[in-house]
Amino acid sequence: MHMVISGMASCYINQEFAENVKKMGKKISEYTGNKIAVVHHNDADGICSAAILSKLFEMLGFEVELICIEKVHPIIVEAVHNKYDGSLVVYTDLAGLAAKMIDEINAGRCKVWIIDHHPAKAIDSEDVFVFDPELFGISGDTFVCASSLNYIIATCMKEEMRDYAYLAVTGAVGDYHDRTGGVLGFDRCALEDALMLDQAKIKIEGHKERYYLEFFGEFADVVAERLTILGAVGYEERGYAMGVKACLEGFDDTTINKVKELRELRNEKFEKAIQMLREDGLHVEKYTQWFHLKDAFSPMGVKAVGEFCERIKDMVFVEEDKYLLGFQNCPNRIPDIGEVDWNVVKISARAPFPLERKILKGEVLGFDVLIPAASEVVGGVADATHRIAAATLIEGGKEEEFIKAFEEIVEKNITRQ
Ligand SMILES: [Mn+2]
Repeated sequence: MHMVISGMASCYINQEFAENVKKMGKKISEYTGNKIAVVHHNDADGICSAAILSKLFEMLGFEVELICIEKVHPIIVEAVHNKYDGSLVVYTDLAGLAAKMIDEINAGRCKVWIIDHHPAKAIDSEDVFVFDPELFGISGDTFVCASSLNYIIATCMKEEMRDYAYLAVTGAVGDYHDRTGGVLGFDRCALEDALMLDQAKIKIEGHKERYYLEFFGEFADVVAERLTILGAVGYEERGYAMGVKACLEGFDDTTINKVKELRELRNEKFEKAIQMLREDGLHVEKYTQWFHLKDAFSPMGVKAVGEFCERIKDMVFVEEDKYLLGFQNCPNRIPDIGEVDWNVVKISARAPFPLERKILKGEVLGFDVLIPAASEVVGGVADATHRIAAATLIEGGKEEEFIKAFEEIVEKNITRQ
């Protein structure tokens, strides 16, 4: 396989990164199957990643199937590896921490690549290969999104993939990697390619850069918001597939109208839920306050409860000194897989502004500690946890037990101080 490691834009790719890409090039040249399954996340970064990888693998002569999921869970992994027995399965924009679980469930059936930028754990396995810059000291939260990572890998394997630099920029902005004023690190390398190839232009607004993308005739933030709405709000009706198509062919009227319709649906559902919480109030414990949406947000995906918590956390009916927890049932149908036999609840955690400040000052425990600890008590899987925002999946029916565990961990920490 021909490898070009030096970028078109003067981007310094560190040695470990380059070695990993080389390893992947070797692995793919040795792969004898003709099909590759790409399992991707349903937000803008996951959708752009899916678009980049599907183009790359097509160029390399493979047949590609995309599977969009919201969360990595053993039952989903089992279903995917059953269906694609013997194939290469690539997980992207998720699964960084799930390598061990995937390896166990896979049991030698498939070759697996995990291309992620979330915190990850490496494993020593014949079949599962984890490529995550977090493993060699590059913050995936700041310097590289999954789309930029896939873009750089793709351009190393096929020079023509530079045509898709604009998708790396869209993914980076979708993950708010421009939050300090502009994208940095590897995201910046991808942006520089896009600038050099006349795919993007920088516009300075206030203290912030905005990236105008010629392909879409639109700014990256606008495109990213559309993609996330398609993928998250339109999850059950496979809006993400329209998103992937738009990434490669542009937005047609049908897609634009769909985005509008979904945005309205979300606003309506959110308004209704806010009304309900205003009237009935939240369940209030000593340290937490919580609500359970059950299926009220259907057909939106479970990303919705996180977004909803974010929207209400500083409203007047929310107590400012208690942790906020929202529950939403996971639907029993994964659009690209079919019915799944599970009873799972998604939990999103946020803190009202005054409590958020205490967490950031280290005066009280953050969700990065609380959520994994409480999840463990009830046998749940926490994957995306940050100090002031986190999410986890637990078995349905264990909600009260989870809250009890959460309260006890807070209490114990307070008495210890
Ligand atoms: Mn991402």
